[in-house]
Amino acid sequence: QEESATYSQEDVAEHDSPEKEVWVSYEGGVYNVTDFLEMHPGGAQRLMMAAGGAIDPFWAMYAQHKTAEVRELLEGYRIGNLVGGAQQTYGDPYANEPKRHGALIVRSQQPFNAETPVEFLSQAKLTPNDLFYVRNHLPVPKVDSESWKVSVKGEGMRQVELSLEDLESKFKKHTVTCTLQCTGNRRDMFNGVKSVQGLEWSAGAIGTAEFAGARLSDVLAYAGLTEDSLGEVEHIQFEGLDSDISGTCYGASIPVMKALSRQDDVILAYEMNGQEIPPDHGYPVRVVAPGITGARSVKWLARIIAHREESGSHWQQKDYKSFSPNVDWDNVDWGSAPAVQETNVQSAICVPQQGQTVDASDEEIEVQGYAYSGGGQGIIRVDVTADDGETWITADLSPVHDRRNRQQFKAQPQMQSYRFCL
Ligand code: MTE
Ligand code: MO
Repeated sequence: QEESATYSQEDVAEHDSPEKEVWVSYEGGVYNVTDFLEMHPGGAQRLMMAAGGAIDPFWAMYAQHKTAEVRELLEGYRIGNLVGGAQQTYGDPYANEPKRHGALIVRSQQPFNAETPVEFLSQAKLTPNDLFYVRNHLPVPKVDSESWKVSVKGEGMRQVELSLEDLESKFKKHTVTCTLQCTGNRRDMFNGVKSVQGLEWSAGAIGTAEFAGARLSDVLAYAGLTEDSLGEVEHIQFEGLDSDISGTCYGASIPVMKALSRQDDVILAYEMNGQEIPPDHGYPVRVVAPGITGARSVKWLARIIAHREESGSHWQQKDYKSFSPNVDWDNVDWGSAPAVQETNVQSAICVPQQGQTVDASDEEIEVQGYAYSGGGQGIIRVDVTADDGETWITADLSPVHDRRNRQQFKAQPQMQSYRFCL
């Protein structure tokens, strides 16, 4: 096998298992990646999806490959060329990406992931749509709202298909102001302790918006989900229209009791801050599940399935779970932990920013931040110290809740901003 050797696509296709060697092609080059399988950062399994074929469409989808380093690494495995060079051109899966606001802090371009500059989070109750953090695992799908429909089905229910107009006209419009937070928010702080895999989020992967749409509980009742179905049905699964090259779509689920609770306000939202849902946030309809981690609020909603089991998706089963510090990606037993739903308490100082120098001769230094707790628990108090715990200041919170009234919190799954002066 020499680098000048030529191979047909059939030759490449014959090498599709570690036993027979694993070959792939890229832009007309042929590579034997058998020895690289176990070193693939996404796991051998991911790379095996391309075994015996072109990796071009995968690299187009997961653009973190498109660096000089990765290209050089690949070249180390080159064994020759495809007969006639690259024979196929692959469509750009990112052809439909919307324009984005320049103030967003981009953590990855393809798929697009960006956070809100934190000072906006402590200064305004609602995050404007253009500045709302974006967490996409896949390209933004192209959706025609005229022909869009969501299908709803499940054990003991009738299968229904609802258009946008159906959602707007058949169900009462319900508005909920809620905070969405990505499970990985503030991962950069973890990296200061031990390096972890995933997007390097600072404190801006969180935001609050006023969402409006149909209550999920009303839609499920319309499709015939009744008290009698409970038991048969334990989870409500959602699937999005965004999918990877194998056609696998984004999916997640929430417990049925969460979906049915009138207090928890889960909606199928068609409005965000009074406008239609922007393309990055799930146009035309997304799930908004207040009080639980953002990953369950499925965007570009296509299907709702009432089921005995949780969603089988990668994102419900093999991501968004929490383990002890000695567990790593190579020894994790995914089945041993539940999928994250409600998240723990969170508090981040936004102004001054991490690492910023302030003038100590100023009479007063104003400090601002946000605090949030999953499950709509509300924040009772934020205490701050500027002298390593000698003395504490209790920050002013907004909105201010009646601290004795837990019900009031339940209805307000929003982050609260706080400020105090030093
Ligand atoms: N829904 C679909 N269809 N595809 C996705 O990639 N990302 C999830 C969730 N819903 C995602 C999705 C994650 S992890 C988060 S944190 C939120 O959407 C982010 O919502 P946002 O981009 O509107 O801020
Ligand atoms: Mo997320």
